Amino acid sequence: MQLSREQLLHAYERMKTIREFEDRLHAEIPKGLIPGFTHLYSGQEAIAVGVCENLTDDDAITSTHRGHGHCIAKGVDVKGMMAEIYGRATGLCKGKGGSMHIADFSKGMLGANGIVGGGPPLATGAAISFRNRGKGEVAVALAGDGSCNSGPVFEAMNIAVMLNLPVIFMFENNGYSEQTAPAYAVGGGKTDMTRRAAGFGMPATSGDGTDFFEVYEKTREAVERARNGGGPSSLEFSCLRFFGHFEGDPQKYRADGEVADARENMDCLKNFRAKVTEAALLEVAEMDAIDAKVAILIDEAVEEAIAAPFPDPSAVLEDVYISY
Ligand SMILES: Cc1ncc(C[n+]2csc(CCOP(=O)(O)OP(=O)(O)O)c2C)c(N)n1
Ligand SMILES: [Mg+2]
Repeated sequence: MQLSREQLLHAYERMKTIREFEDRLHAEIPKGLIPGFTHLYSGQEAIAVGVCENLTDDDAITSTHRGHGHCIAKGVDVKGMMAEIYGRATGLCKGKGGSMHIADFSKGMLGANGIVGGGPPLATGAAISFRNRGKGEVAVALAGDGSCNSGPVFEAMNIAVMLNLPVIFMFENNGYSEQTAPAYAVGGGKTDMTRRAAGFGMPATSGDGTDFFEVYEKTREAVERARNGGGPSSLEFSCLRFFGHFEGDPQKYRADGEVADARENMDCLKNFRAKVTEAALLEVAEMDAIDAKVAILIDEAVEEAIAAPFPDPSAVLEDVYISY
């Protein structure tokens, strides 16, 4: 399916915003103002954006500890996210959640999640209510390769098939679960997460996670199936993360030159720019203008976050439980 110019520009802006947000955090974190652990998403942008360009605010996603890219792709407010990561009262979760707990239900972003394998059961639960409402909404669990060995993920996949739920299990195979490669950790090797999902009885396919167009198209088919009552699907996309598992990871487990090579040959933004210019779909100047706009947004987001107050200690017990 041919995407319109507006859709292409929108997708590029979202991918660029993620890259700029994460690259800026990488530069800011050593300054010591950001509390807690941070896991950056640079290198994986085409997956989050290729998925979310198929969704509306009424559809839901679940996320992981590496969730900033998922939030931005789903349309969560970038300044609110930055303030949240700095632990400020103006943050999306009033500065009490931080990097690994950003959520915005108004955008269908059900939350970053520190529990590996925690997202797929939540997305499956959302899909039960979507099926009951009958309005055609879809839930997507964005999960890492590490989560594919987790029991709750198997249970979620099984119940999704048994109840024919509108849920998609999306595995981002970025080459590592912390320091361990799927070739070692996943029984059956690298592609086994797709074959496992197929074993539960759902359509399962894999692809190149550095190619926005491939992610978009394969997700589009799965979303269409789910919206039309065709039940769950599984997708696996390969990529490499450009930074460590967490900020501060010495990355001794990576081959010399691996990251430089990935930045050269597996950069989804470069791939996107090359494809749309070769096919004369977008002008270089249009994308350069987006780059400049995004750089200003991220500068402002950091400045405003640093200037914002911390939450008042008296608010520590607020928002602990939701009232039903
Ligand atoms: C249930 C659970 N077990 C272990 C951990 C520790 N842990 C945090 S991130 C991570 C690796 C996850 O790898 P993957 O799913 O591939 O995601 P990636 O970091 O590559 O994005 C592990 C094991 C955890 N947070 N939760
Ligand atoms: Mg991984």
